[in-house]
Amino acid sequence: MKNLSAVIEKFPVVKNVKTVSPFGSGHINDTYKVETQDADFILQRINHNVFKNVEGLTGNIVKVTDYIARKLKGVSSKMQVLQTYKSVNGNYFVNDEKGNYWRLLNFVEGSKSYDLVENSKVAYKGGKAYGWFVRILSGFPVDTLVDTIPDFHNIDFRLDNFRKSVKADAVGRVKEAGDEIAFVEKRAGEMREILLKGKEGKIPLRVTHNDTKVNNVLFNDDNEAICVIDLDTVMPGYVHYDFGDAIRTFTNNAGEDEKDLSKVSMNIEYYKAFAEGFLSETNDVLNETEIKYLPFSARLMTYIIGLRFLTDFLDGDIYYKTKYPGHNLVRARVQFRLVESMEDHFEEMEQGMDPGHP
Ligand code: ADP
Ligand code: GN1
Ligand code: MG
Repeated sequence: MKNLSAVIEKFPVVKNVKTVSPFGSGHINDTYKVETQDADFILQRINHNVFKNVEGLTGNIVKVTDYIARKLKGVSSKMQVLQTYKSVNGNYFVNDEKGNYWRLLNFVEGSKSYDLVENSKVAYKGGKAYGWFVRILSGFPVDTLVDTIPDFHNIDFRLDNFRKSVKADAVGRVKEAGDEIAFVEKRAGEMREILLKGKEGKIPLRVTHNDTKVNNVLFNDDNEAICVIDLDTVMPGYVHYDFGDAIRTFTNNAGEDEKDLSKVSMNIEYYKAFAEGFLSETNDVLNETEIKYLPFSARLMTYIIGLRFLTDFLDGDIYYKTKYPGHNLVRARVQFRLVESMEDHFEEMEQGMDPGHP
């Protein structure tokens, strides 16, 4: 708390602090809610082990949020844009004595986030929010953004890292993950399809969010989506990264940490609701090939995140925050079970993309 006070003091907008408490359930940053007499804020330590170029990342966020703020001016919309505050040094972050990076955001008042979707309305509104994000940024010059994590969703890069980790077996865990390793290899070829279409020029690079988890969109008490948050990974990407990663969490009947795999499956109603919301914003923006590959992107992104959890398990838990030694393996199993469920529902998922589905 003493250290946090020293950090908070560097942001002139904050006055008369009442409480500072840990907040949210993200896997990457350290997040605190700062309550003051007049307003609330979010204070975050940016994980600079994960994000090597915090200056570039901050530049991306400022450019993108300024652009959205300009687009929203004078327009009636339920969506708000995050605000990042300057510190005394004129930057949008401060460094502490240990070299950590801290930033301050407005706390989106009257908001909540879900780790699990509770009804179709949340799925529909979430789809609309992430679709809105792609649409509102569709005129933004993509090449002015840096890659905050290079090759973040590049399947070739992820498979390469995974195979190196299997080979190295740095902490002797390969023997515990035989089934999961086989699961990955069995599907490795088909998972390259979207990347190949991108390389052929049939799928364009856009400004995408790249971490469209259910808890990265905030809802109000009426379950209207009001803000897209966690903008660290906003950079050039394919629309499939956003659609697919969102389906991964919006449609899972269980949480990411579920140990009972019989509870893990895709909720097809939530899938259809999310897709309908997403397409209501993006139908006119996306090309035919992009739309065609949306259902498959859910399988791809669920597979990629499972692959990353598994790789981190094999590496000895060096990337994600974990609570116990086998945590990343549990998470990988959940994702792979979900991929299987998506494979079972794939025809329905494709039909769910037809406009005017029931
Ligand atoms: P991480 O990268 O660790 O996931 P996030 O930026 O997503 O970090 O923040 C973690 C959680 O904190 C979010 O899921 C959300 O619940 C909450 N949160 C983050 N920013 C805000 C904000 N500006 N207003 C309200 N809640 C927020
Ligand atoms: C991380 O930061 P958070 O918790 O919203 C991760 C995502 C994963 C997700 C899995 C920068 O998201 O890529 O999909 O965990 N973010 C980063 O839950 O690696
Ligand atoms: Mg988050």
